[in-house]
Amino acid sequence: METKDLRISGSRLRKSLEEMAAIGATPGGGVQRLTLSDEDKVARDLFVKWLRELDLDVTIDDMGNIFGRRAGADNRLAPVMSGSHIDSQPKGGRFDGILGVMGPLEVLRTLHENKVETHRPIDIVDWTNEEGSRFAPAMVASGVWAGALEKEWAYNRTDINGKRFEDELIRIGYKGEIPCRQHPLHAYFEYHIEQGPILERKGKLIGAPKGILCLHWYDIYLEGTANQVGPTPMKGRNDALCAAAEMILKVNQLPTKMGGDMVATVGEIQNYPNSRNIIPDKVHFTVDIRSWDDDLAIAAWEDVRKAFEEIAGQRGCPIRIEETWRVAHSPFDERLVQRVLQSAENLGYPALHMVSGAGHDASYMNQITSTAMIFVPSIGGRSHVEVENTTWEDCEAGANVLLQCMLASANEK
Ligand code: HGY
Ligand code: MN
Ligand code: MN
Repeated sequence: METKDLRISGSRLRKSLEEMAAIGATPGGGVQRLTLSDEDKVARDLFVKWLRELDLDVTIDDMGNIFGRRAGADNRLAPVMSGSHIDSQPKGGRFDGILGVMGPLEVLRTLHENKVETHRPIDIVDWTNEEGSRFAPAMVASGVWAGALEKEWAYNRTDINGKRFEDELIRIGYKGEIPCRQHPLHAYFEYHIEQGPILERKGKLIGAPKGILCLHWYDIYLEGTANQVGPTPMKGRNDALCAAAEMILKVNQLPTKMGGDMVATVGEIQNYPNSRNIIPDKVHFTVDIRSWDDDLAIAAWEDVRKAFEEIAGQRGCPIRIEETWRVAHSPFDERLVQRVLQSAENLGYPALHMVSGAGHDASYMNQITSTAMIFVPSIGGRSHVEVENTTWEDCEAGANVLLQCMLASANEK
C-alpha cells in the first residue's frame, strides 16, 4: 500500500485513550494524574509496556522523560520526534497531553503492522511535568532537555507539601540513568487538543498553529498582621488578603490597559491562617501573563509590579516577588506548518492556520528544531476541566494528519 493511503486505527487509538483515562479517573469524568504521582507512575508503566510491544528502543533520562526509538533505513540521520505529556491538571481532562502521546504511539503501531520502513529513525516521547501545576513551572523537563532550564533548579522545585521534584522522581522509579540532554532532531510534531473555541466556531477540523504565545509566570508572597477579627478596628489593619484582592483585580485589568492579544490570570492562591475569625497574615498567589508580543508581556509585568508595590505600601503588607519562569513566544517553522495544512487538505479535512494560547513542550522544541503542532477541536472550547472532550472521529483525523506529516519528514533525505 502507498504510504499516502495508510491510515491509523481509530478504534485502537480510542482504546488506548480510554485505558489511560481510567488511570486517575475522577468522578466528574476527568483525570487526576499529577506529575510524579502514583497515577503518573501507573500510566508511565503502561506506556513503557506498549512501547516495548513495538520492539522500540526504550530509554528514560534523569528528568523522567520516556523515549521510544524506531529504527530507520539510515540511523545515522537525525530522527523525527513526536510526543507530549501524560501528566494532567488536578481535575484535568481525558485528552490534554495524553492525545499527543497516544497519537504518535498509534502512528508507530500502524507503521509496525504495515512493515513500513522510513528513511530516518522516529522518536516518540512523554515529557515529564508539562502542566507545571504540582511543580512549577510548566514544560520543565522538555526545557531541561532543550538546554533552557537547569536540571538542579528543576530538581529542587517543591510542591505545596514541600516534596522535592527529584525525590518524587526517585520515589516513582523514573529517575533514569541517561542524562537529560538534547540530541539532534530533524523535526518535531506535537499533536494536541486546541483547548479553545476557535476550530469549533469556524467549523474546522484541523488546527495548524503558527506558534505559541509567550508564557510568563510570577509568584507573589504577602505578609500581614494576624489578629482577632472582632476587637481589631478596621483602621490600621494589615490584611494580606485584602491587599491580594486589590492586586488580583489589577492583573485582570492588564489586558485592557495594555492592549494587544494579551491574557493575564491569577489561577492559584493560598491564604493563611484561612480561619474566618482571624485577619489573614500570609497570602501567596500566582500571575500568568501571555502574549505573542514578549515585550508587551514584560511591559505589562513592570506596570502591574509597580501597582503591587504601591498597594503593599498603602496596606502595610510587605511583598516578596519571584519572577518564576518565562518562555518566549515560539513562531514555528512555516514550512512544517504548511505540511500540516497540506496533509489535512490531502485527507479532506478543513484546516485553519491559527495561534496556540496554551503552552506546550513544542515551545522548547521549537528552540532546537523545526517544529509544528496539529490541533483538533475541543468541544465547547473547554479544557483543563473534567468535561474536556473531543470526538473520537476528530482524534482519528488528527492522528492521520500526524501520520502523514511524520512520514513526509521521516522520508526526507
Ligand atoms: O499552561 C499551559 O498552557 C499548559 O497547560 N502547561
Ligand atoms: Mn497539554
Ligand atoms: Mn494542560
